Amino acid sequence: MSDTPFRSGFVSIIGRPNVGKSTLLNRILGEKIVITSDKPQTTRNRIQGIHNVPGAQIVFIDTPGIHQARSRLNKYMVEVALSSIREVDLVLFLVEANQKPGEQEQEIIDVLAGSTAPVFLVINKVDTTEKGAVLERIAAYKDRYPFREIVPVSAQTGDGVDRLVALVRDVLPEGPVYFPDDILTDVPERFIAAEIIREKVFRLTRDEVPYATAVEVDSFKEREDGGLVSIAATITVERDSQKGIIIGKKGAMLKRIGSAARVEIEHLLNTKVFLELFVRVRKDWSEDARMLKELGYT
Ligand SMILES: Nc1nc2c(ncn2[C@@H]2O[C@H](COP(=O)(O)OP(=O)(O)OP(=O)(O)O)[C@@H](O)[C@H]2O)c(=O)[nH]1
Ligand SMILES: [Mg+2]
Repeated sequence: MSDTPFRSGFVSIIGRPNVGKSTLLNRILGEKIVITSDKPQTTRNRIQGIHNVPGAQIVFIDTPGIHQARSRLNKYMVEVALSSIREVDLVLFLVEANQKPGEQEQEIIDVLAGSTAPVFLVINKVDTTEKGAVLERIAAYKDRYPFREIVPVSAQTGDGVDRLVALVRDVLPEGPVYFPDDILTDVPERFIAAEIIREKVFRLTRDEVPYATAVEVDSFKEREDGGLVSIAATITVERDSQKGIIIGKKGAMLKRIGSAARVEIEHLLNTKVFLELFVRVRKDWSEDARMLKELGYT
């Protein structure tokens, strides 16, 4: 037995929408637990991913992107992200290697100034740019905030991610084991299943449709003899026209969404899945406090 103390702590991943926060969490865990897409504002909730390394437990927190929110739903998302900066042991501020710091990055830096936790600047997507650009980013950021570390990574290729995790581990305080070591996330499987369906809507539809979509799992039943999980889920949109798009010609789009989601849910649960999808309209739900609550955005 070594007498090095066990370390543990909570680490928030924050940044603008689409910078790769969720991709980074999945990469660190080596499993897909949070959804991603090439559209901004994909993540809507705070989701913890638990990463165990020798001598330490790191609880990473994926958050929605910080942006100028207009709708009630978006204001909720930004509030979730901003509140995730408080009461954590470390903040990872993610930016994109191919973007110069602008006003919106500066606004996040201003918020960080109120944080008592150390902050790492994580420069993501280094695979999309030349090394010179990364050096320029480092130079542009390093005088704006006393970042504890500046770490270039690619969440997509994994470049630099092991080093990032090692640096994170080193700053964590001595602490307890917060979660059993076979637990990957704090959210239930039925939530992840609903998110996977929502991801398929994000990836297969466009314009306002992804943003007008919410998904809930209504029932999640394991058949007595095992070997099959039966899931019924409802996709809520804001207008009849959006319902038409989600269903598609002769139900073709709903079928695509369903089969893409089913394959992934089967992988998640490691069993065959029977997935049934329903679509309903709740006019302007993203502005409606009661509906937001019903859909889990509280
Ligand atoms: N080339 C490249 N693309 C990346 C990298 N990391 C993420 N992406 C892509 O960037 C897009 C956004 O990734 P997400 O992980 O959904 O970004 P996010 O920050 O969680 O976005 P929100 O949840 O909307 O705030 C996706 O298309 C990813 O595949 C990277 O290191 N390199
Ligand atoms: Mg995300």
